Amino acid sequence: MDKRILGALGALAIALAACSGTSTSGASASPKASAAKADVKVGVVISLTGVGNVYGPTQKNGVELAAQRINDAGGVNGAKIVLVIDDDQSTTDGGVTAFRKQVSQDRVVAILGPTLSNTAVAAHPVAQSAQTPVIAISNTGDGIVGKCDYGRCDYIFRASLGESTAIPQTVNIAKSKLNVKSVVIMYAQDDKFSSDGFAIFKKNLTTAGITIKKEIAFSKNDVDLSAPVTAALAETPDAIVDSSLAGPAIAILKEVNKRKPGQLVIGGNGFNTPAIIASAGAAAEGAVSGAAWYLGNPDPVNKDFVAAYKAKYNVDPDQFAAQSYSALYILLDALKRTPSVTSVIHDKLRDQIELTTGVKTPLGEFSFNSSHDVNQKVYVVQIKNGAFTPIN
Ligand code: 1QQ
Repeated sequence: MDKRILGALGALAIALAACSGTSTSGASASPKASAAKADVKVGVVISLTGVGNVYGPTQKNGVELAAQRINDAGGVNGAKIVLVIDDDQSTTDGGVTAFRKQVSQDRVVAILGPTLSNTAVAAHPVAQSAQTPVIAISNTGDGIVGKCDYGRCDYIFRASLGESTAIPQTVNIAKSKLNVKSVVIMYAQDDKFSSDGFAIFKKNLTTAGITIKKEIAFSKNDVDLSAPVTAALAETPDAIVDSSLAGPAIAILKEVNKRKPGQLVIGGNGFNTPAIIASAGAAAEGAVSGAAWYLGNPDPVNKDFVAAYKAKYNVDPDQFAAQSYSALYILLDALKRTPSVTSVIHDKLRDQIELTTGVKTPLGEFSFNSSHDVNQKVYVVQIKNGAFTPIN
């Protein structure tokens, strides 16, 4: 089909009347005129395989639940949301390939993803060049929004809590509540999230006057972490800080527990998956991390989300599901406000995403700051009796 016709169809898909104040509890859009409007294609690029595969499947569940509820409530002013979901395979090449496909072939209105920061810094420039808005649903490393190493990134937004915001609060609680005076920092040196987290921990621990006894680097692909853990414990730190994805984190928690049960381990966003609890079991007890969300938050919007997720999937959601679910509602709110245009629609949509305010989500009332980053509360959580429990 002719490119201009495709463009016009894309525009038609969001030929929308002004409307705001979307609530994630559904029943917010008018279901009228649902028959004639073209579908609104939304891209989702996530890690369903590879080292990020503990995060991608729940992101898929979260966004699919949101799409179902949104469409049941009338879609985007009557147009149905259709998700185009691709696996980034947890690699930069996989992310770039999926982003290229979605902007040029699928011609999605926006992309949620990819899962890992490591992939995001390679894939986001593809969307930026194609002027296709992105909402980063789980990229918590540095330089994802605002000032980006690859240049201009004004089409990129982040609905996930960055480590540079979360870690200072984690360190503060470690010092004030957990009485941590010394640490050993372990980190995966070949993963952006992990190495950024290492640098942020180092800076904040130093500022807090906490002694860093040793720094130990390893690879994100390492499965046997017994030697680095032995070296860390030999320093007898009050806490081991581990900046890594879930795979190494699980191995480290198990090794630490084998050698020194009760040793405090502090992590970052990589810890915020129930896969840690399921795989490390008792060895995960007591682990601390900074999180964007927790299951038991009694906020009604969160309770509604948790109940709907449980009803659909027969399991509790996690932070990654909450973030992907929230991002689709944030996008919906902007889509509803995007005026009708006859050519490429993405610049208008970008402007409306920028104006996001007060969208009710399981992450709280949502808005972006001037750097396109999330404005939200940090929960410092500790695993107690197999559940992430806020301690701040
Ligand atoms: C990142 C992350 C991962 C730990 C989870 C998806 O936050 O790569 O930025």
